Amino acid sequence: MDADIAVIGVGSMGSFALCELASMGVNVIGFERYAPGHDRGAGHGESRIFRTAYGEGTDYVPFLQQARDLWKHLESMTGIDIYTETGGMMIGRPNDGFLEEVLMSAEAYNLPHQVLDAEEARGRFPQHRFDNEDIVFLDPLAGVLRPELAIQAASTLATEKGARLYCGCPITALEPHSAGVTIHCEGEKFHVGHVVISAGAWTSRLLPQLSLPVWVERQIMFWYPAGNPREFVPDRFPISIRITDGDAWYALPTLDGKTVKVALHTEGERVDPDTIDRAIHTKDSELLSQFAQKYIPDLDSEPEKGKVCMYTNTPDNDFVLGSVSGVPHVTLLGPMGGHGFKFAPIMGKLAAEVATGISPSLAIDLFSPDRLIGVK
Ligand code: PYC
Repeated sequence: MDADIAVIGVGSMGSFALCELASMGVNVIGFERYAPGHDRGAGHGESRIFRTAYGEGTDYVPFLQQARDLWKHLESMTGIDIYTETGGMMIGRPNDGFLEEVLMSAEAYNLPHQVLDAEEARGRFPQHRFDNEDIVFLDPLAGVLRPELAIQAASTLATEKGARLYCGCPITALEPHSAGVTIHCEGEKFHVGHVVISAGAWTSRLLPQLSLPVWVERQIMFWYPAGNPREFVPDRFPISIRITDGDAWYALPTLDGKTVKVALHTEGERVDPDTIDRAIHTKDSELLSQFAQKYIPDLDSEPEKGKVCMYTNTPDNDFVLGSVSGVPHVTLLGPMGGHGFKFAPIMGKLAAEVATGISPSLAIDLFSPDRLIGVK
């Protein structure tokens, strides 16, 4: 046996699973097709949002509460600045389903928050424009995560704790059998007792027999120069999400002292992760630039740069975490759709618990892979 457990994909989720398994003293190998912190999946973009009152579902709040503690723990273990609490603004109409769920989750879990009307919001956040009908939900525990640094920090910690990490190793096939799993990596074979699959956009290819009903979308993040960048520093410009008819427009404070990251969270073009177009085209930013001009008018009318990333979506938008009936020795960790990064440390911890046969410290039924089997 080459290892007790292998983690396939050492990205957002996999780096934390690897770290947790190594911390538990498990003999574990991580396989990564590129290198930790790469920009070809879903764990890059310089900054990502953390928030606690959760429009995607109140059930996610306990995971977020634990994730927050774990982000802080990672910072204290590594001394690296990974999480900055900036506060967060959820902007939209009071009868929007997402905002209703945000409020419900705050009430259900007694989360600190404030709700402003448009006039109050104009006074406090002059960088934004608000429609008269808007409300603004303020989440003081929200903030900015630095994804590349986080993934690199978790992978480094994992190797310091004894994990082996093989980079540049795309896995071509997995064969689960009664004694464990055989991993095929470009002509080489590895035999392990169990695999945690955290391969994001490549996950369904590793278990073709399941026909997982997941798909990969091309998504783009943009950075706009600000006229007065001092107004957009983390202390003055909380992360924000503006909800319009099912779409979410988000903005994060400047980290380079010059540009503000803005993007649209909506249905993207369906793509193949190996042939996705990673170039940025003028049409990619047209809609977003109009939005930015309207709602954050100090930003330039054209972005300075853009980056392509991938969402791997499930039909119900919920995460995937757990074992799969009929597939021995496999724990699926993802896909996580377009809202998973903030959960990475808790999802990695839970996957490590499942893979080692420990009862998960939070109930994960919501994420059961079995719910997807047979769904078209
Ligand atoms: O989950 O906060 C989030 C998010 C924003 C954009 C994509 N995901």
